[in-house]
Amino acid sequence: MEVTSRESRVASESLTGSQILCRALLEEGVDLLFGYPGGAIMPFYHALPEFPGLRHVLVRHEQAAAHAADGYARASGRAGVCVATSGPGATNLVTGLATAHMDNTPVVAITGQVSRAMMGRDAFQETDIIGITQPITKHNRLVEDVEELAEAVREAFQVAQEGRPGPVLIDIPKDVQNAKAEWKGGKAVRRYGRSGESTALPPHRHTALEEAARLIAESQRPLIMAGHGVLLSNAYVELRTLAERTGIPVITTLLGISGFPESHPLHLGMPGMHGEVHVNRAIQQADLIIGLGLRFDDRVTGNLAGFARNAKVIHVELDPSEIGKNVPVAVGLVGDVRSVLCSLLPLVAPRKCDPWRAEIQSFVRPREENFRGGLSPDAILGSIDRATGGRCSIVSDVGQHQMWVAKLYRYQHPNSHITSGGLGTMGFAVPAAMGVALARPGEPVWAISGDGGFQMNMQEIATMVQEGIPVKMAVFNNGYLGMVRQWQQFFHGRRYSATPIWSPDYVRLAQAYGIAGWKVESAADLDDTVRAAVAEPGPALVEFMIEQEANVFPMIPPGGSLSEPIEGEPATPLVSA
Ligand SMILES: Cc1ncc(C[n+]2csc(CCOP(=O)(O)OP(=O)(O)O)c2C)c(N)n1
Repeated sequence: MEVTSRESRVASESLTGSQILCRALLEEGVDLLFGYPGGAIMPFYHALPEFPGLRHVLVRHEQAAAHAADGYARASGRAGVCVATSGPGATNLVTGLATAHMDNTPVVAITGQVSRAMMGRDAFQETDIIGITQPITKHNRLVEDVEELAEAVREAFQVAQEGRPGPVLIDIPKDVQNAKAEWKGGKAVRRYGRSGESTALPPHRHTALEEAARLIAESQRPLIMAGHGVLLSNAYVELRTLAERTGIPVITTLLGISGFPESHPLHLGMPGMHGEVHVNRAIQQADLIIGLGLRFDDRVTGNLAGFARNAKVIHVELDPSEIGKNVPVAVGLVGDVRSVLCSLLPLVAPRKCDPWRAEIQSFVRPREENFRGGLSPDAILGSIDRATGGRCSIVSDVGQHQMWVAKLYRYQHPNSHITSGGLGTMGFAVPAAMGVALARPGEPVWAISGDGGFQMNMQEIATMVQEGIPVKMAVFNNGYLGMVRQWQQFFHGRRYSATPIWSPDYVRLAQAYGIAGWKVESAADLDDTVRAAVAEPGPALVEFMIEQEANVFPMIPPGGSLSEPIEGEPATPLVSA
């Protein structure tokens, strides 16, 4: 009786829209927000101190709030939340939301909007953020009635996290934040794919499962291609079981890296534009590709007409619209990777692939060494691995270093590699690493950037200092926008237009922010410096001087087929499609 009366008292409480928003966030299990205040979101910031369960991290740029929420989501498996004001605050979120959208990360963005009476009048800081973000969110909604606010928040988290995850934006006019309504709370917190629960496939798919099992049993040259869906659905054990039961080698795409332990004898490496020669050659020779949670994008397939022409494809994908979108599929299995593998595994008979594996081994080439001077990324990454005892989350930016970080570090632990794959967003690593570090307290987190990408969001060092976020930042300094310079070298006759890039003195920059900073120029100093950075309790910055004109090899020229890798520096300019 007493419980009922207390519940009814709470249920009839009158709150402002901002208070309702905070309560609804708490109900969704949110305890962390990345944001930046401004006029149209001030009522929310006014209410926030009443809710100490909501920790707010003040970023230095709203783009960083979106990336940090994204990094948090990728590391924790729970939606990340970012907050911005109307107009420039909201538009600054755009790149981060597009990044999350391309990589299927659950991010909930909350933006203030000008008051309803001002909307449509080009009011100060009025922007149609709903229109702007329509193609880069899974769902967005302008909340015009305070009575709908709590429900809109619930819907946002549900849509962001269920099925194929993605970003959702809710835009709340200032007067709606101030308006009052009865609090109608009380709901269970939902979790999305990484909850560990798996659901059985509906019975009508059974024939497709049997067909898949038959193809696996009959193939001579099968490969598993593991994508982001393995990480998103927590399918590590099931993937490993499938590989070990069948002896089928495992390829991990850029976003599938750390979905399968790299020291495992069945791990082959990364495919595609900068994939290893033996991996791409194996794809071209394969008679069966089991694609797990990936979209076969162009960076993976190269020229589609020449991709894996002898292979039948089994495609496991949560989103049915992906099946058959890029490559013809023999068997499509719709569902999250973990659920589908749980249903498929009982049908898969043990087998071996020894002759095929030996053949792939014969394709392996020695790595092209083009680090004549400067530090080699291999040595830097090895040093980070040793100093952290291999228990480290690596968040990379975009460019040459991203490829080295993907290919040269030996990822042993699930979901320990985080990067912007689909959008390829420079500036991602530093703010995303803040989200990762807050999701994994006590674990070492390294943000690895080039000198270009680092300068896009290095202002976030101030956020780390103010909030005590202990990210270790590595800058691979080659004095160039390296990946673009490489394309200019190969395809534009070495015309290095707008790619040489000046950097500040990073050690003094670190000092200015009051954090430890080092510049490493020789391999002899590597281990001591990296160990010292790891030992720092707070954030730390290490600049690594690498060979200026080192290239990422091999490389499939844009538009080329996986069978045509460039394995060394071309003597004459190549023509790309
Ligand atoms: C926001 C953004 N702008 C431009 C690009 C195009 N782009 C891709 S890689 C790259 C160069 C990156 O240079 P740097 O950060 O120094 O890394 P490096 O390639 O030298 O390792 C550029 C400009 C991008 N991916 N993202």
